[in-house]
Amino acid sequence: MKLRDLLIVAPEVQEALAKGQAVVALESTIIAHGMPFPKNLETALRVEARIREEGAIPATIAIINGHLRVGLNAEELELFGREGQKAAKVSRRDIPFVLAKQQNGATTVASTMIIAAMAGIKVFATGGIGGVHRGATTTLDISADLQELAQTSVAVVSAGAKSILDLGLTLEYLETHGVPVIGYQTDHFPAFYTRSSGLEVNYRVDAPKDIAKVLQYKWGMGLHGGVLVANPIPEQFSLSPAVIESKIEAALSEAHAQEIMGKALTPFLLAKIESLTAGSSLAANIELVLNNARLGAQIAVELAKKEEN
Ligand code: PSU
Ligand code: MN
Repeated sequence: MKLRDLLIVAPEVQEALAKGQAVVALESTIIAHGMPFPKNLETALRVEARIREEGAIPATIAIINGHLRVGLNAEELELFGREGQKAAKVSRRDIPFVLAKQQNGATTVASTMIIAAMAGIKVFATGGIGGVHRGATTTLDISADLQELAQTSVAVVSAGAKSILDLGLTLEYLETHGVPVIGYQTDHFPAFYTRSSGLEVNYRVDAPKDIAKVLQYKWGMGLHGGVLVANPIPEQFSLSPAVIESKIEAALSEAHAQEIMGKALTPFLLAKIESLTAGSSLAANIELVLNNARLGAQIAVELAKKEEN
C-alpha cells in the first residue's frame, strides 16, 4: 500500500502547498457531531469563505470511501452535514479501521491534526478541543486530542475548551506534555462560550505574526509537537457564565444518569447543552468558529511569509 494512493489532497490545496501559500485545516467531526443540520453545513461553508477572505485556502479533512481526504467540495461537506451522528467519529485509534472497511469518517481534532501534518499543513482552526473530562480522576476520560497536541506539529486555534471539561486539569496535562498554550490578546484561557475560565495561559501574544514567529522557532529547531492557540469568543457573542454553567451541570448529570461514556460522551453533552439553551449556545458556537477561522488564516498567512525568506 502506498501513502500516495491513500492520501488525496484536493488540487487547489496541493497547489497552494507547493507554492508555499497559506492553508488552514478544518475538522469534520465538528460538522457531523458538533452541530445539527443544516446549521452545521452552513457553518462549514461560511468558515471556508472566511478563510478565503483572509487570503488562505481552506482544507476540510475527513475520511471518504477509505481515503484520507484533504480539501472537500460542497457536496462532500453536505454529506457529513446530513449524516450527522450517523457518521463515524474517527480519532487516532479509529483511522485504520475506517480505511480498511472503505468507509466514511468524520475526523476529530486528533485525527485532523495527523492528516494535516501528513499533507504538510501547519495551522488548523476549530471550535473547542477535547480535554480532561470532569471526574477524570476516577473515569480516566482524557481526550486523545491532548496526546496528539503533544506529538504532532500543528498549531490548533480554538476558543479554549468547553467547561464540560475540567479546564484546570486540561492545562496541567498540556503542561506535562510540553504543549504551549498561547492566549491571543488575552492572559486567560477562554472557556468556549465565555471569554475567560479564570485560568491563566502560558503566554499572551497579541499579533498573528508573532504567533507565526513562535511556530517558526519551535519547528525550525526540530521541537516537535502542537501549539494550542486560545482565541476568546468575541464579547458580543459570549454567553452568561452562570447560565451556561447551570446547563453544563444539567447535561453532565443527564449523561451520568444515562451512563453515557467513551466517545459518545462529548457529542451527547454538546447536543444536550444546545437543547437546554434553546439554540443560543449554537449561535455562540458558530460565531467563535468563524472567529477562529479568521485568526487561523491570519497565522497561516504570516507563517507563509516567513517561510518565503
Ligand atoms: N468540543 C467541542 N466541539 C466539538 C468537539 C469537541 O466544543 O465538536 C469534538 C472535536 O472533534 C473534538 C472531539 O476533537 O469532539 C473530542 O472528542 P473526545 O472528547 O471524545 O475526544
Ligand atoms: Mn473521551
